[in-house]
Amino acid sequence: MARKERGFFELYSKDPERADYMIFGRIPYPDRRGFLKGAGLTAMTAVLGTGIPFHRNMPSGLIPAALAEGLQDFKIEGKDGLTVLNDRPVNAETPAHLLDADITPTDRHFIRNNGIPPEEVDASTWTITIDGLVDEPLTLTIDDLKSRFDVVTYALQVECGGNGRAFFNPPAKGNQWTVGAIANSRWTGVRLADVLRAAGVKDSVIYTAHYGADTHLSGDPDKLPISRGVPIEKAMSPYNLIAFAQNGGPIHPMNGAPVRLVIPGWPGSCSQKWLKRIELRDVVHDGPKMTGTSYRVPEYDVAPGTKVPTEDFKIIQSMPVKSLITSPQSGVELPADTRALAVRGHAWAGDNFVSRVDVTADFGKTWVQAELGAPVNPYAWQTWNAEIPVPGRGYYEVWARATDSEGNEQPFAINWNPKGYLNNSLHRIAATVPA
Ligand SMILES: Nc1nc2c(c(=O)[nH]1)N[C@H]1C(S)=C(S)[C@@H](COP(=O)(O)O)O[C@H]1N2
Ligand SMILES: [Mo]
Repeated sequence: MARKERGFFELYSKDPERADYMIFGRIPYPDRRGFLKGAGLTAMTAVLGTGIPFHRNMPSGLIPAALAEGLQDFKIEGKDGLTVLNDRPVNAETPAHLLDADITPTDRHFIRNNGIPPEEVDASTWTITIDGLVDEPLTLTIDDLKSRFDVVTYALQVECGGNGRAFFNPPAKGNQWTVGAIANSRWTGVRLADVLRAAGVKDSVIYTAHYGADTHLSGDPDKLPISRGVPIEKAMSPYNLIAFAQNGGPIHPMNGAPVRLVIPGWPGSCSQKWLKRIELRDVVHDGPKMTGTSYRVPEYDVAPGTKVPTEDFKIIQSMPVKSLITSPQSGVELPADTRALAVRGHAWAGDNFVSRVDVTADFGKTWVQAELGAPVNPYAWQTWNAEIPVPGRGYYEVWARATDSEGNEQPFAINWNPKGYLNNSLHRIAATVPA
């Protein structure tokens, strides 16, 4: 199992025969005398989310009905309604209509794992270390964080740099996120800047380096799944948290319990989960997923399908302005007497604010300016709503377009790039008024 690169979800959905072979081993039909055991059994119980009491009788080579019927039933404890894209590592996004609440409940916060999360997590003994180019390295428990620093709570938007990748053509490799790798939970913790200041940031520091407790998919203990960082100026923003609570409760195990970074407005990958260590460096951090083409885009616009030399890629910083229509759910059938579409959603803009949101139901001919709320704090998403008059029965598409405080608008077309990052093109939903 340790060397398996793909999850069951991907394997079974694409090629069940091969999955069967890879997981159970080939025992020529009809002489299947082996039984499910060892790594196969462990993996299977993980996928099913429960033990298999009669596993001793279960022929190897049998595709369990739960898998044969598709992995829609793949359950992640404490999550509700998420679409699972992969189970190894676990990646799951939230359908737009389940992101309607102003604050994203923990059970609807998406999951983006690059490796295998730590299993035995004890919040009472967990420590984080601040070291590298500091005056005095610090090792702190969660209680130390609470007693030594201001504890604050903010609603903060976290969006995966690859959100929207599924719409790229030619397609980009990686998790095929549609629109739901975004969340706006309330995070409680201490300011990253306060903790760094307590350790003493040396003048030579230009970058942070973040380390978590998750392990590499290969099982190799010397490899890290991901270790990213941010320029020290961004790190010192008062809205970055070392968080130990999510929506007033414990952080979900898949969202980084017991302690994680939340660096809002920048690719989610900067927000290290299961945080163990922050190192301060005098070079741009070069950990896994910092270099090459990871979380990087070409320095110039390229036509779809262009091959771009690696040295022309730059690190993604602030995420672009974007909006989501969270009500109604796409595909809705409205009452026959409907003469206006009531729509609402959220909008966010990386380090910027959203200054307006416009919606259209006639494919962009006329736009209605939405009522747009202020964020509850900087880096929270902003909620908007609008009513769009419509003539009567028929099929409508609603499009939403946000504009940020610097005048940047969401584009119609995708800004294509080789790895499928930063797709902030308009969100569209379908609505029908029947006869
Ligand atoms: N330790 C660790 N931190 C991590 C990751 C990871 O794989 N391991 N994934 C990153 C990425 S790519 C994203 S988008 C966010 C997602 O946070 P979430 O899973 O809580 O939604 O976590 C980031 N932090
Ligand atoms: Mo991500």
